[in-house]
Amino acid sequence: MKELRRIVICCVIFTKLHECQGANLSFPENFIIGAATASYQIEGAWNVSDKGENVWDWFTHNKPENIADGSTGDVACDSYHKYEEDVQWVKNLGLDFYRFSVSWSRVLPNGFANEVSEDGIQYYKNLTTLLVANGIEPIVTIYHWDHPQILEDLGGWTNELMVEWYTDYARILFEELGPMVKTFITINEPKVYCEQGYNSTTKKAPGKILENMGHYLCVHNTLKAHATAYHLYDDEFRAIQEGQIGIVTPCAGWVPGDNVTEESIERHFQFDCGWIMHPIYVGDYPEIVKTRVAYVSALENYPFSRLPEFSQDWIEYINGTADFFGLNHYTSSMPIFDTAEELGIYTRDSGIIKNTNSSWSAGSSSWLYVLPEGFGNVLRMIRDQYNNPPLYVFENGYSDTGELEDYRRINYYYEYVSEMLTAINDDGCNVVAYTIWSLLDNFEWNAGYTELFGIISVDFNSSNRTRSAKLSTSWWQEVISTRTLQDVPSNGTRR
Ligand code: GBH
Repeated sequence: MKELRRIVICCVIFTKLHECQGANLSFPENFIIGAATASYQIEGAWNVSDKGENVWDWFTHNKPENIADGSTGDVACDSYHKYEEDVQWVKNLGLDFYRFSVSWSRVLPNGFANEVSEDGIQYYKNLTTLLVANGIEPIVTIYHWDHPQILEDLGGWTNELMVEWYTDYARILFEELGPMVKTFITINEPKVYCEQGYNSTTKKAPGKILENMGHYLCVHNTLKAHATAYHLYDDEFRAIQEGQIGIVTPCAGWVPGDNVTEESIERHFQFDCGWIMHPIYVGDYPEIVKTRVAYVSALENYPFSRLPEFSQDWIEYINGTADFFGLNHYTSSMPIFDTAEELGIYTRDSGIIKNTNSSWSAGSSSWLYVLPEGFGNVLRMIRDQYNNPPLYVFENGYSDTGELEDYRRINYYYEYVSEMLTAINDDGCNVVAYTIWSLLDNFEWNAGYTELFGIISVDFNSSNRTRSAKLSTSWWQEVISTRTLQDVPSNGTRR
């Protein structure tokens, strides 16, 4: 009904056909658009100068069987040496900001803050200065999965001391980069590196499987580390630097399907998004997460819940530690209650299965189904659950095998961004920024170079890692300069 009204009004006012199709095509005023990367995925230069070894260096060198093509990020896009060219691409695209991450072991070669690498910190100062000089806002992710290996040898994110080690590291970035950086992201996607690094057969570094509780411990300590860095920024840096700081979580979407109910959607959301964001926006883990993990742990005869408990002090300390909601979003499923539980078989703490449909179109990542309506559902749920916080979409993108004529990527962006604009314009979702993942084709973790997300191509066979434009490069350039979604090129395959 609402849709129909919009089409009618739209057609009365506008005469151009594409504006009569009912889609929201223009970005709101003051909306900002950027692109993102992460240190291990693009920098290379894994052992230059005094850089220390990190968990991804160790993992790719020692467990190549966990990487689809046995590759490493030793050279990756070589952005450590080519950052000036990368900034030029960002500038030519017309992007408002560039989101990059800092390699912990490049800045602190032995993991701890007793020794800061001059070369390491200089690299990030150079990059930041160049961005600012070109009118591009730097947005800095302090940690995007590549912590120093020595810290992992000491237990990594399962060791509560990581909270202090992380905060010492964050302090150095506030001091050194903070004068030029107005937006810090403490941590990228705790859920992902905790689940896939400490409790999964889909392995990301450090590739451990820890008694079906490593991931809970990891998230627990991560939330404490995030909150401690947030308070440090608040207490000692915010007044002078006048910036903002928050965390980024991926929230998967959902679409209607058999047995998908309001209750199954709600539970799926709490185990995914709520696990990380409820402690920050409401206080403590979601009730359903606490009850379910305790219940399943008891069925398994544990004398405790595998989900650790926060003290009242930590609950209060973590609550309120975000100046914005950082969201990464890629895909959706049909979340349903696990029917095996009717037979008394409990295989998952959540009791949720993410159903998919083989007719759905997917990217080169098997998990990446193109379901734009799920994006709108997530945005509206965040609006409702957390009181419509200012929200930055910090990643959204599509993988293929690196073709320059990337019609399917453009189609994905068209559909997802249009869905987002509808959520903003029609549903009042407070989305203030959108980020393309990724600026460059890069090292896609355990998928190696077999799933490429860039809007700029990188030739991984050439020693100088030549960059070239894809069709999506010029499409985005046009979208950014007009602040309006452009049609998908005509010989493209629409879904
Ligand atoms: C992001 O995470 C990362 O921040 C970024 O570094 C990465 O390059 C990008 O996505 C593209 O993958 O269990 O194997 O079916 C994305 C969030 C959540 C996507 C978990 C994959 C399921 C993978 N991810 N999801 S699997």
